[in-house]
Amino acid sequence: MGKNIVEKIIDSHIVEGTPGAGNEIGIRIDQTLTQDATGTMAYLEFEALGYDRVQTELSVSYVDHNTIQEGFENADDHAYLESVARRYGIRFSRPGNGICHQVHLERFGLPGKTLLGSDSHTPTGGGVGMAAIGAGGLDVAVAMGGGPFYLTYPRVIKVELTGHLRNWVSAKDVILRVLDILSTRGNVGCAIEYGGSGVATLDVPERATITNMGAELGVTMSVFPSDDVTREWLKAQGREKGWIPLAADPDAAYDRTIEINLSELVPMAACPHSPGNVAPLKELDGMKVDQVLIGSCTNASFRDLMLVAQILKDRKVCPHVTLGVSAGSRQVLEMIAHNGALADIVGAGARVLESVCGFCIGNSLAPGSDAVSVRTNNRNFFGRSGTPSAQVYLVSPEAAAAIALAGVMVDPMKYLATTHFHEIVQPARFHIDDSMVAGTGAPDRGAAIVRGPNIGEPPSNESCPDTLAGVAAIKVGDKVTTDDIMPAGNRLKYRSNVPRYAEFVFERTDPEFSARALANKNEGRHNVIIAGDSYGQGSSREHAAICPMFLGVKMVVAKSIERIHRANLINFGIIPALFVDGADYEKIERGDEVHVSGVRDALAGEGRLELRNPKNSISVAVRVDLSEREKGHLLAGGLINAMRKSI
Ligand code: MIC
Ligand code: SF4
Repeated sequence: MGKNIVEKIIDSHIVEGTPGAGNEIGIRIDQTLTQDATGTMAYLEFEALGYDRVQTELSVSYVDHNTIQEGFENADDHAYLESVARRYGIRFSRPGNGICHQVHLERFGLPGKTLLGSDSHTPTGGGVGMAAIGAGGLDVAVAMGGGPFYLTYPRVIKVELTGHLRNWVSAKDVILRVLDILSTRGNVGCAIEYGGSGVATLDVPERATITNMGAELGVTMSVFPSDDVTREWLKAQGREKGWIPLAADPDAAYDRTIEINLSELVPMAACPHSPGNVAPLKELDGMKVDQVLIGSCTNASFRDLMLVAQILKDRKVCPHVTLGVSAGSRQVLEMIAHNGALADIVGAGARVLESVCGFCIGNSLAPGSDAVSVRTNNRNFFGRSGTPSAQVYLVSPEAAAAIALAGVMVDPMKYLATTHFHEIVQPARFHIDDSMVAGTGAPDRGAAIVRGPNIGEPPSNESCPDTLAGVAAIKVGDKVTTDDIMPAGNRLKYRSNVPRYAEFVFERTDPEFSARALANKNEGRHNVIIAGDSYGQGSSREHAAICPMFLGVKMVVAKSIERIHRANLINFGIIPALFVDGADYEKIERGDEVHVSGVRDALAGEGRLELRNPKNSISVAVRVDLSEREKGHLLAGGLINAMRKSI
């Protein structure tokens, strides 16, 4: 039988295990990317593992998240990252060069290659036909050192696109429709492959908007074919040499097929507080809007901002609206500056922001109390904007521009119906200037590594205890995100300092959690987290495992756990247990004692454990499904311990 695209790329990179949905496999990683917020820890781990250079074809370290530089911490991190990059042969994309995923797509992504990134939106690279996967920093560190990346061989869902998008309907509306169908949970272990006649109507940045938000579905990766459109894009980026064709075989099989007729789509929005909470924009018509922010790794390409400029030209933003615009990369910014589109955006009254994550990670432009904020990024989790009472809606750039003019929610198809539409044509040649990317990829073994006082130690852990004498230190509900566990925003600058950052674990849900957990730990009691479905959605931040580990958390017991977070828990020696019977979630309350014996034998064997509460004699059965490799890591107290033993 023929192969689909996902199988073609994965099978050509397998170094351990055998193809087949559900099998654990190890694949060779061709390229890696890190960003500064996850990168400092990834490189501390890379150093702790004792590698002397990167072994990949290409590894790039980006600085795009922590660029506020309020205090010395961010600048210290940047200096550390730059020096580590020089020493080990990593390319270094300087602050201001753009958001990692946008820059990587423009300058480095290649069809048929594997890319592993310490950021959950790494699958953006699927827009150019890569198998691009998000992971925790430690997994990326191992891949940089030449080790395989382990994953579950995915079940592949095909999204068959037909027709073509109408004016004012956008790639964002395609992925919002997919989210509407598949929702944000239940997709762990799947990959999405786009196909059908509609594919050829979408250019690479549009495809990348769609693959970017595959992260919100919880799938491992999303991939488009590599076709003439891909070739033209690479050519315009001066990189045609790296093009290869990539298509599914005619008899390729899929786990499931979903059909979307692009011609039937309408402008949509993801409503508070989940990217899967989708509604047609016309249903929100007339709702007053306070803030509109256009940017992020999802929707800030040249095409997107040219369209925004076209809509704003010779018009004014509604006076009660703050409009912020941020180009996804310096390439985009320079091009719209040269061709005058930036002047149209500024002339309309927009605030122009740096080409970084900025508002998307909640470290700037927090909305006012109860404000309605309309954004083009990918996540609208509760509180992520920096303002818990704000209502955040996610839309396309064309809808955002129309809403900024109207001051209320509008459907751009109706609002802009009479606006003359010039189709945005991809330039034959983008503005190419890689001078903001330092290094050649060769290591400089004599380079000194710069460690300011914000650079802490890599995390360490003891091996897994045989008996847990614990307490349910917190009980949370469904769809708890890594933003809920480890807030970003103004706490981001502590990423390189685990004890300090650990003070903010579950800050928004339970501000006393950190102190309480630490006190338990100091009294010799183990902490257990009780959770509902889809625990650990969202970001790849491994701090959502490292900081709980620091506070003495030994086990998470949930109804289900998301892929990247589950891997991070194992990497840092926290047992990812699942209720055998989901109804048992009701049997454990915060503060209950949780005793578990025979932990080591159970983990080495079938993974069946009994949680007992000696006070009320309630017992709850849980299971820990582990591969042999994962068993070794968990018993050693995490991947760093396990690798140190084997090196
Ligand atoms: C995000 O969008 O949530 C982030 C910030 O990019 C994270 C990474 C991080 O927490 O540093 C992600 O998506 O993985
Ligand atoms: Fe940055 Fe936002 Fe993209 Fe995360 S989702 S990489 S914070 S722009």
